[in-house]
Amino acid sequence: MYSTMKLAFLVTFVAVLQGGLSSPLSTETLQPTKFLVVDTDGGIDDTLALLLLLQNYDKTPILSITCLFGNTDRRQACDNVLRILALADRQGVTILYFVGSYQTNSGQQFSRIPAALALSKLSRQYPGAITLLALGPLTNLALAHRIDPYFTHNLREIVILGGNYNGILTGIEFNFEEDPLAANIILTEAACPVTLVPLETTTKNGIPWDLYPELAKTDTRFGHFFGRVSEVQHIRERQRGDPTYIVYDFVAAAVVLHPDIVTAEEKRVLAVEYERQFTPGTTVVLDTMERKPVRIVTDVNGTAIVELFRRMLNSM
Ligand SMILES: [Ca+2]
Repeated sequence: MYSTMKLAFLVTFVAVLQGGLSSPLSTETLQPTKFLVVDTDGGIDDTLALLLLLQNYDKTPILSITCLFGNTDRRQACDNVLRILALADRQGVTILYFVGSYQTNSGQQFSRIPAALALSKLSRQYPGAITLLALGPLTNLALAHRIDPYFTHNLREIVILGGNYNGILTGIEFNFEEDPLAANIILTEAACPVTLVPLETTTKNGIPWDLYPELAKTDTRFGHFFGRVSEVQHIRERQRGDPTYIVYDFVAAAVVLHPDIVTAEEKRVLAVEYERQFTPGTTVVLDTMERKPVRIVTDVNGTAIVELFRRMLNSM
């Protein structure tokens, strides 16, 4: 993934496309001080997070959405995002593609600009103004960081759904496990503030399945969508006795939009194990003062998460 050949390919793209990436919005039209870029791997919880973000689009514009592998392949991730944008009447939000392919599974064409390069370009167009919400493996972010040493300097903040802090008792979080080297690069080298919304925080703040019959019958476009995408999971998780529907990425999106829902946090110098046989993707605390700490959101207001979820379903 980080081979010399691929990096050379990306550097070539930098040379060819420098200045060639058009922004989805002109700087003249951008008044708020905070803009979002979302990097997503297209899972169900990603789509629920996007619905929440798109509901708040007028207050917090999304400059772009980049896609990558993870919950599904990169093409399907783009298709899923397209469906969500159509559902929310926000087709104008630009999706920038992961390197190597220019069509989704449904055959729609996308920009030929690799997502990592696009992230770099956006960060330079809007220095200090972008909160980058990472909902999948951190591959695109790490590549952007490797090809552009100023990338993270130009970001306002990175908020990551990923990592774990209870070690073996929790298990390794999916996004970090999928690309532990990328996770380590961002956690140890990012110059901007980094906030982690880890696995434990999301698992203890799920949506109670007892509310499902009511929520899944919400008579709106978003409500109908939720009912369809969650039906199988509802049956399976109820059968095995799970008390809540864990909406991982939705919690991270809620933290970005509503920072006051954070009820507990810690700051630690972190790294991610990426070389060992059994533990790649494990978040570890480093005993050093020489690096900038990462903010770990260790708890949120679970009642507020449920209320945001309910309001999201009712919004459109
Ligand atoms: Ca995701």
